[in-house]
This record gives sequence, structure tokens and C-alpha cells, in this order.
Amino acid sequence: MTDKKRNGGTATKAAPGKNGAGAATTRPATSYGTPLPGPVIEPPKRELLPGGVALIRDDDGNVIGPWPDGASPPKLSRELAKAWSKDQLLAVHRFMRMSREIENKVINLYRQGKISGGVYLGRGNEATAVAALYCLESTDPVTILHRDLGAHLVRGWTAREIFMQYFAKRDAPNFGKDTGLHLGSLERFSLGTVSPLGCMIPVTLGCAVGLKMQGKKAVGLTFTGDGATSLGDFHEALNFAGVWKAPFILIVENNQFAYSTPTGKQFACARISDRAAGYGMPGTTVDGTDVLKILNAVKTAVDRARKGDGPTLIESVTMRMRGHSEHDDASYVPKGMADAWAAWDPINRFEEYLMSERILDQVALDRMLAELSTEIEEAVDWAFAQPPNEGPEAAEGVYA
Ligand SMILES: Cc1ncc(C[n+]2csc(CCOP(=O)(O)OP(=O)(O)O)c2C)c(N)n1
Ligand SMILES: [Mg+2]
Repeated sequence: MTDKKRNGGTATKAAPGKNGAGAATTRPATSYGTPLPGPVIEPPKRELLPGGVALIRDDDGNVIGPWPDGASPPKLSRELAKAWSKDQLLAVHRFMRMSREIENKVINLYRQGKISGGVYLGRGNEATAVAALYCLESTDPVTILHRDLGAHLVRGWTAREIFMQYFAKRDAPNFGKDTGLHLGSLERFSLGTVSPLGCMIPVTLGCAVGLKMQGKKAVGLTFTGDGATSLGDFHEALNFAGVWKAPFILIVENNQFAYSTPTGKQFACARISDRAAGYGMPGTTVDGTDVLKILNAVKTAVDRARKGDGPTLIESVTMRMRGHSEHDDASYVPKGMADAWAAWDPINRFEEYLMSERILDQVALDRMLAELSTEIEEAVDWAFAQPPNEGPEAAEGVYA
């Protein structure tokens, strides 16, 4: 038998797909000297930078993480903005700003010793957290990660509730037993989250499938970090979602680090969204510093899920502009990267766009910041004065 016949006559090169995917070469001979049948499909090439961070490209091939040194971000797209009214854009902007301003206050309070426990901030992540929730109905079930303050704000949590949580007060969302943003409320269709990473992906999916079985048109959405994509729950849930054509969206907030582990040491594929094909669903990688791109990607996924066309995997490339938590100085982040990131701050990018389009001006921005400052100061004073959880009640519901 000739080699060609043994190979089933397929020893030809396949056309490369997008992002360099799908290039095929003839399989090498095995140690037995017999070539395996079929071509070898080469995965998309991955580029690694010093420090172990992988270069990430969006669907059009643009480098979006980590952003090139010295490169300035392009203006946000007027075309994408057309899908939203001015009031909607301003509402999204206000949520992003509110998230940032609350976190600025949290940093101060933590340094003053008024907040105990870990403080995990979402600076750099606001566009993803806010835009994702903004595309949903308030009755769509969600679970929201530890850095997604902006998402909680869109779901209706108030500054008072957030600070009660940080101060571990009796009437805080978690009754003073946890100071992290593991917030949940069934009235808000926000299922809460737990510390073990990845666990809430199948839970949110199950909720979305359950509602579908009840004939409801709900869409389940949850987030995961780049690190948590290495857990079994991520893969099992996506496989299930694909098979069941579930009305489900998973947003990977790829902030390029999982604690001190850079993307290059976390996964071997070029992009996390490439995995979607393996689960029979669309996957996309978007610039998480461009709020219009995230709004567009999530809205497309929501429409698709609501129509019954199934799940979507969205990888939003964000940045963690602080350490893993406030006790971490992030000295492992390669020098210069944080400076390069600063130019791509998602809030600044959006504000520049809104101002250049005359949707926002400096006077209106200053007024809004003053209002937010008053609201936040009032919430801090009020929350700090609330009673702690003490006595036998403090141990209620604690099992370990
Ligand atoms: C199953 C599990 N393993 C380890 C941890 C400890 N841990 C908490 S956060 C974190 C890093 C998570 O990184 P990533 O998923 O990228 O999210 P990010 O913090 O960057 O938003 C780790 C390892 C955990 N909470 N759960
Ligand atoms: Mg991460």
C-alpha cells in the first residue's frame, strides 16, 4: 500500500483559518515508521512576551493585550455607538465611574484599617462588568465575580449596601460574615458567588436551562477570570451548554494574570475564545477597554440566546490595574506594562469618546463626579454607623 492510500489520500495542506488557525501538515512517521492517517492540524500560533504574558489578538487580528508599549488607543467607533441612545451611553458611563469612585474610596478605607480582609478591585475591568449587565433584562439570572463591582451596581446594589458589606455589618448582604463582593439576592436574580473559582459557571448555566424548561425567555450570564478557565467546571459547563443549546453567556475576563500567573503559563492556546468551537458555540475576543465593543458583543450574544440559538463564549481582554488584592504589590508584572495599560484605561477612553461626540462635557462630568462623591461619603458614614453582627447571630449559617 502506498503512503497516499494509507493516509486516505488526505496528505494535502488544509487552508489556514482566521488567526492562522487550521494550517495542516502531513503527519510525521510514528516510531513504528507508519504515518498516522490524515493531516496534522496546527493550532493558531501563540506569541509569548518576556515575563510570560501571551500576546492576544482580537477577531480582526489587532493586538489587544498587553497593549503595545507607547501605542495610543484608537477612538471608539461611532458606528457601534449608533445602537445605543445618548441616555444609555451616559448611564453606562455613570455606572463605570461610580464603580471606580467607590473603589478609590475603598482603597483609602482599607489603608486606614477600616476594612479588614482581602480587597479585590476591578480597576481596568469596569467596561466589561458594566456593559455585560447593561445588555440584560433585570430578570436574567447572573453570577458576578469578585472584581465586578460595576455589574453589581447595574443590578441595583447601592453604595450603602456595598460599604455595609465591606464593613462587615449585621445588615450587610452577607450579614457581616464576608467582606468580599460575593453578593447575591434572588429578588435581583443575582445568584451570588463563592470563593472556589469556576463553581458558579455550571450553577448559572443550570439556572438558565431550568428557566428555559419552564418556558421563560431568560438568558443566564456569568463571568470567569483567565485563571479559572483551567478548571474542570469551565469545560464541563461549556460542553453541556453547547449540547443543550442553552441560553447562556460566559464572559472570560482575561486580565492577563491569575494572581501572579501570567496568561502564557495559564493556557497553551492562542486565545481562550478559540475553545468555543470545541463546544459547538461561537467565541469572540474583544478589547475589554472599549466599552462599545463589549456592549456590541454581549448584545449579539443575548439576542442569539433569547432567540433559542444557544450559548456564546466572550473573551474580554481587560487589565488588572492593581495587584491581585490590595496586599499584593504586583511586582511580578513586567516593568512598563502597567504604564502602557494606563493609556488604555477604559473609563478615559469612553470619556474621550463621549466628549469628542459632544455627548458629555467637562461641566457635566465635574457635576456628576461631585454628585457621586456626595453619595459615596454619605454611604460610608451611614454604613460605618450600622451595628456589627455579634453574639450568637454571628455564627448562624456558618458550617465550617
Ligand atoms: C478552585 C480555586 N483554586 C484557587 C483559588 C485561589 N484563588 C483565588 S483568586 C485566584 C486567581 C484567579 O485568577 P483569575 O481567574 O484570572 O481571576 P482574577 O483574580 O484575575 O480576576 C486564585 C488562584 C480559588 N479561590 N479557587
Ligand atoms: Mg485573571
